[in-house]
Amino acid sequence: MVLPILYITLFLATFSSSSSDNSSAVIILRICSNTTVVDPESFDVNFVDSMEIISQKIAATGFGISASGENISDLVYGLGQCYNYLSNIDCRLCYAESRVKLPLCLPATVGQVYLDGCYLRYGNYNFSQEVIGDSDTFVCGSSKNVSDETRFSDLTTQLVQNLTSEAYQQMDYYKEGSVSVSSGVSAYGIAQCWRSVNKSGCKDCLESARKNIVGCLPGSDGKALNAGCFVRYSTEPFYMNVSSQNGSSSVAGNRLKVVLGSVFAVVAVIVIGGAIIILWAKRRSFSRFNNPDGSSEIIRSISESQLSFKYDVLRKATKEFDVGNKIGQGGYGTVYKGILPDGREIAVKRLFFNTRQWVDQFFNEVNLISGVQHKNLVKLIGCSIEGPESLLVYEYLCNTSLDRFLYDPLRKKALDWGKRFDIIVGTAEGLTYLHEASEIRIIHRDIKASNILLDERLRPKIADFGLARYFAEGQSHLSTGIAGTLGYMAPEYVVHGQLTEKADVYSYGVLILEVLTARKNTTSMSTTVGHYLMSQVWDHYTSETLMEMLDPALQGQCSEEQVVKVFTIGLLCTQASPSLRPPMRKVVEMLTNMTRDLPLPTQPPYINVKGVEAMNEGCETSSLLSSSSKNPVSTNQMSLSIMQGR
Ligand SMILES: *[C@@H]1O[C@H](CO)[C@@H](O)[C@H](O)[C@H]1NC(C)=O
Ligand SMILES: *[C@@H]1O[C@H](CO)[C@@H](O)[C@H](O)[C@H]1NC(C)=O
Ligand SMILES: *[C@@H]1O[C@H](CO)[C@@H](O)[C@H](O)[C@H]1NC(C)=O
Ligand SMILES: *[C@@H]1O[C@H](CO)[C@@H](O)[C@H](O)[C@H]1NC(C)=O
Ligand SMILES: *[C@@H]1O[C@H](CO)[C@@H](O)[C@H](O)[C@H]1NC(C)=O
Ligand SMILES: *[C@@H]1O[C@H](CO)[C@@H](O)[C@H](O)[C@H]1NC(C)=O
Ligand SMILES: *[C@@H]1O[C@H](CO)[C@@H](O)[C@H](O)[C@H]1NC(C)=O
Ligand SMILES: *[C@@H]1O[C@H](CO)[C@@H](O)[C@H](O)[C@H]1NC(C)=O
Ligand SMILES: *[C@@H]1O[C@H](CO)[C@@H](O)[C@H](O)[C@H]1NC(C)=O
Ligand SMILES: *[C@@H]1O[C@H](CO)[C@@H](O)[C@H](O)[C@H]1NC(C)=O
Ligand SMILES: CC(=O)N[C@H]1CO[C@H](CO)[C@@H](O)[C@@H]1O
Ligand SMILES: CC(=O)N[C@H]1CO[C@H](CO)[C@@H](O)[C@@H]1O
Repeated sequence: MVLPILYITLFLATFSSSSSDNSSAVIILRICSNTTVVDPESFDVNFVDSMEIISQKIAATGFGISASGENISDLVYGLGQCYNYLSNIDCRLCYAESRVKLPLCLPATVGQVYLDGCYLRYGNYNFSQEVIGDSDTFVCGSSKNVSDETRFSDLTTQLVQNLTSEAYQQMDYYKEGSVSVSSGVSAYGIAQCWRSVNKSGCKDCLESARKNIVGCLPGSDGKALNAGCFVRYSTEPFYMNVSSQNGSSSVAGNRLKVVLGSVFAVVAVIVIGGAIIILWAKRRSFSRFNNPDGSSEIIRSISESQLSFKYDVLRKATKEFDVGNKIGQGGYGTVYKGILPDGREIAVKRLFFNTRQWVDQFFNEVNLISGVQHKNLVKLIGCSIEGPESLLVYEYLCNTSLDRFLYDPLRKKALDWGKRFDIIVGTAEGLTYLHEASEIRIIHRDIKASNILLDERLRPKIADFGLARYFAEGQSHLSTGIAGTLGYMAPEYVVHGQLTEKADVYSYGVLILEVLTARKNTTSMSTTVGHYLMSQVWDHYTSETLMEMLDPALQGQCSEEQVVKVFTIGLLCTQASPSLRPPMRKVVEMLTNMTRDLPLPTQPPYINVKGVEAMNEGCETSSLLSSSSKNPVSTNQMSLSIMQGR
């Protein structure tokens, strides 16, 4: 378990160093109970489900509660609340952060995280009405001197009194306000109850919170962390977002840095060692433009770069983003086919997120990614950032993506055994390059059939790499709950947010199994961690009948030995313990060197992360997860006995 801890530490360290201003996504406190659950395996599965439900609700309304599980012993309740002042995007960002931090409490029966902009909790009982808890506490900020302490304390006490006595009467249990103390010094405050509590509960909670934080005075910041509410005052206007601060740049500037900080932190999670240094170096080269009024200068300097395209040129190339030219819908935006004046065909991605505020960061990112080139990676040609929206320009590939072939009974015929094998090998080579050879080490995070594009000779090229480093939404699939993608996600990533190259190896393994079987069996929400296809393959592996799983269209095109070998590699890649999965470099060797002996997979795909820990410590009794509680076959016992049999 050293590796994951290392990553988390890296994450935290980078976070605090990169965001000197405190952002809404900064963690204030994590509180875990000291009792642990009886059945950690199914509890974890339900935890993931519960968080998925909250993810969707919170993206829609800023608040969500959930309950998941069938047996009393493994029921997981969840509650997430963004404070009202967050914009929708900031709310998702904050949730994504909290979602990564919360599982560190597992297997405790209750876990809570308070962030500067949101709150997330899980527990083994229905706590949605709870307002006062044993772990209620408060955090006082810096003791920075305020010039007129008495006046500051008096007015802030009044402000907090006013806010807490008004918030519970509001629609969303939220109230914000400020008071001017002296020239240049103001006190700002908010009071917020979770939407699930009742009015009298909210009132009690705020009252208790008020009593706590006035104890922070005359300190310049106080936060009350209660089971049912959050109250804060500060000399910083922390609740004001960018749009409400159009003119005066200092807050807007801070806010921008805050956003950059949080995005940057996320970027940092997936970049290791040297990459961070490169990134900082590159960033520094733009830092002279970091003054609030320098944006036009940034844009000018970028416009002169070779990577830069004029917005109008791209608009014309795509016939004003004509629907007829739409060729896809990626995780980060809609893709259009375009033809440049010189006749070159391109693919233009219109990004969902308006990144204009983040122009210099974004450009650095594009600059870095454009340097990552390999025959099995889609080439990034450039971008446009000076127009009304941000666009990325990629090479155009005429044969769309792998999924459109694999799951189409007619087009599938074009993919004979040779082609499929080449796709499997090519994808492995592209991934090896991303993981090991490129200037910046990149974890793709979203390897799946629709992200494997095919060129005119049906050779594979991996799309959408690198962007996850930058984009808020790519920050964490944990936060976005893309159902189709969940089936590809490594268990340690789904449950604990632990992200290493081995998460890509896992997704790649799932991809191999899909290419060989041409069966798609993505999971529904309620079976997040389950994956029917994979447990089927595992069952056939154990009974040595893998040929039955092969796509009938391939029958007779290849030897059984070859087929079993590739299946086995797929299973090796999807072993539950990240440490058992081979690195991509080894996968390429296994695939290309037919005389080499293969190691045998020892673990079935689904095992609980707790189980993984136990396994790593050499514990024989760790229980394995069957693919879902509804799975008819008890993969559980079967695989256990097999493991012990070997
Ligand atoms: C949990 O920890 C607290 C403080 O460390 C202690 O007072 C309490 O008794 C503990 N509860 C249990 C159930 O162990
Ligand atoms: C509930 O728990 C019992 C015993 O712990 C188990 O036999 C049963 O399969 C569980 N039901 C579900 C739906 O998980
Ligand atoms: C700013 O905050 C208000 C709520 O206080 C919200 O309605 C608005 O959408 C936010 N705007 C942006 C751009 O974040
Ligand atoms: C939790 O309790 C609240 C109020 O007591 C109730 O409205 C809600 O339905 C409960 N949730 C579940 C999942 O039982
Ligand atoms: C409101 O919630 C509190 C605390 O959870 C509870 O004690 C009280 O009975 C509830 N009041 C009403 C009117 O439901
Ligand atoms: C900002 O966050 C750091 C830790 O993340 C904390 O030590 C500091 O007190 C915070 N400052 C303010 C003004 O909240
Ligand atoms: C705060 O102010 C007091 C007197 O006004 C002064 O003695 C003290 O050094 C100041 N502390 C800080 C941290 O500036
Ligand atoms: C608190 O509310 C009272 C009554 O509405 C008002 O007179 C006073 O100015 C408010 N104080 C602050 C600090 O907001
Ligand atoms: C902010 O924008 C509003 C309307 O958009 C405008 O009336 C106001 O003057 C602006 N404030 C500043 C400080 O520019
Ligand atoms: C294939 O693997 C065998 C055994 O590991 C090794 O001896 C041989 O050199 C490899 N061949 C190639 C071309 O790498
Ligand atoms: C199978 C398939 O659709 N192949 C196409 C790939 O793209 C080339 C060039 O556009 C076409 O000629 C092929 O028919
Ligand atoms: C989760 C899911 O969709 N499972 C389906 C996978 O495919 C088999 C048939 O191939 C169905 O029976 C499962 O319901």
